[in-house]
Amino acid sequence: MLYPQQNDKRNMLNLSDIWDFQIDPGEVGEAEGWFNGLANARPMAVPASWNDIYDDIRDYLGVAWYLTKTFVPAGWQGDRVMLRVGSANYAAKVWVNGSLAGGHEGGHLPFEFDVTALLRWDAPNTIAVQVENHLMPNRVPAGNTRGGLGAFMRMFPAATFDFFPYAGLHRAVHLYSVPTSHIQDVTVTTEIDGADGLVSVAVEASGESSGSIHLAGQTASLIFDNGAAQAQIRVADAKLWGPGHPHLYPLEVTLGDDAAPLDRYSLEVGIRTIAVEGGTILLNGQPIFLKGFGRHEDFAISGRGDNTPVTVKDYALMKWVGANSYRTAHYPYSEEQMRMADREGILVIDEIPNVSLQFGGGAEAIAERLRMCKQQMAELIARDKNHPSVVMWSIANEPMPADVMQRMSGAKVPPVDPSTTAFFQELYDLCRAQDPTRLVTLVGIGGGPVEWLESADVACINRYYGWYSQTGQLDEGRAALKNELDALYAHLGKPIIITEFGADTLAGNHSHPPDMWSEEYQVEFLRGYLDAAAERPFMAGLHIWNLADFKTAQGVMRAASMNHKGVFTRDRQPKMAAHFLHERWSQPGSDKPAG
Ligand code: GCB
Repeated sequence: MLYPQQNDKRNMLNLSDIWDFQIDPGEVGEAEGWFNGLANARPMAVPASWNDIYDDIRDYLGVAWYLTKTFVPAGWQGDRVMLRVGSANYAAKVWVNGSLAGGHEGGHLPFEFDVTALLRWDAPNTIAVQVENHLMPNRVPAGNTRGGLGAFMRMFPAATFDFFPYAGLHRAVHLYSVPTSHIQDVTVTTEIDGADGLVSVAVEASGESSGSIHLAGQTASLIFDNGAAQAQIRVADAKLWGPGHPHLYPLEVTLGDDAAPLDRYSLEVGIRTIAVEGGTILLNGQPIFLKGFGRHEDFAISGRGDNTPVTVKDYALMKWVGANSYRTAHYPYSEEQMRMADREGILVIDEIPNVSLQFGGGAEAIAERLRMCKQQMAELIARDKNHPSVVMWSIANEPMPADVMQRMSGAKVPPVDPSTTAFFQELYDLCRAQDPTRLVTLVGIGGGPVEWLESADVACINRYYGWYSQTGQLDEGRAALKNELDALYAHLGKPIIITEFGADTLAGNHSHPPDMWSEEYQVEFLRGYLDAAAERPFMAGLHIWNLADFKTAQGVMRAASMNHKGVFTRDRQPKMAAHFLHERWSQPGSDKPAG
């Protein structure tokens, strides 16, 4: 799925604005034709979550309607016109001028419909989007489940995950035009051959038999067979892409004759490879240690809505502390974030919203969850496959076996049910079939079955020794961490990244000696993990939980409905830990174990 762009052949209209909005708790809107107009509309920002805009709908997660009107420029007549929604959480249906254009399930990935036949050219067009965000056990992510950690960590609203279940149109809605004969998809893969880079480009197009690609001053022809064509360009003495040197080569794909092209699409190509060798991750053939964070798309008032100033600020903060990577915990982030990562040289572990998956409800329910995971994984790969920043797909965060509580307490348990391992194998296989050029991982919970990590290229684990276990005892926590890391590497023999470790910290709360929730405790907690990793050559990365404090559902574990494990506050001011990391990570070669 190509990101929409403006050029001499394509046009776009960003519909970000204040739209009409109305909640529909009785779910009568469709039968009553609300897609034609809302009787009791109030203003709503698009993009934004609706929850923090009006006090009466903070916890409302049912059906709501968004409506706007727009002329479509007369100059677009004769082209195909697409309506593209960047993200509607969780499910959506779209109407244009009273006719249903289509629907989509899954809250964080774009979808689009060809609406050419539904448009008017001589009057404003009414665009209506119905969004629904019920928390349901068979969704990905789920809500209103029983068992798992939720058994002791009751939250309101009843999400099974530790972030607020924000709802709404979270990213921009676009109308865009493409010529009748147009480029439908572009897939770029890169290899390194000595000092040269090899850039392979596969193109899908409708209605034309030839075209070309242009990169680094060279041109290669495309000859289409059944709508598909491929070409390769060798870049001599290529400037490789990576953290600290995020070189991007502009690629232009043209359809038809170069002198008078029918369509054109450009994107930026980073020449890089990613691989694993023993306990090491190799970027462009060289060992790389991932330093960074788990993050969230979260900010006051805009909620999970795309917030460009915060996006740019977060990259500046990550670079200031010396980070080179992050994980899109726990769902795909915006396309704008991926473009920033390419441009700023930040490595991304790209995750689907398969967070806290449980295996209850019987075979049919589990099959339904697997279907949804596969759909979201395929859509994510289709969206992000051309970003050099994306180096790894994450198929799940902290899935939970039925005996998760016994496992966490260290009790001896029987081997995990093999059908659960098979569930993840299907997702590993899907990633490798659709994208053989990147690594695949699963992010495991403390005490979680090692069987689920056996097919991963890199073992990613979340650990809270010194917080949820060894509570208040940093030395005991460190010792337990070291023991587990050594045992895990002895068993798996592959690189390990700790994708979460952190301590809730109230900014301004100090204590000596360090007490939990103080800024000092957070620094000492993080220092222990950094030291343990630095001593271990098989450690391939550390992602601190979290870059910034973020909103969660209400619960006894979460003061002020916030997770306070950020090294920055929610408004992006540094805690002591941010200064500690800035000093430690800004030195070249810092925290990069030898070997
Ligand atoms: C985890 C989860 C993350 C939580 C975090 C915490 O393991 O993956 O979503 O926010 O722990 O702070 O408890």
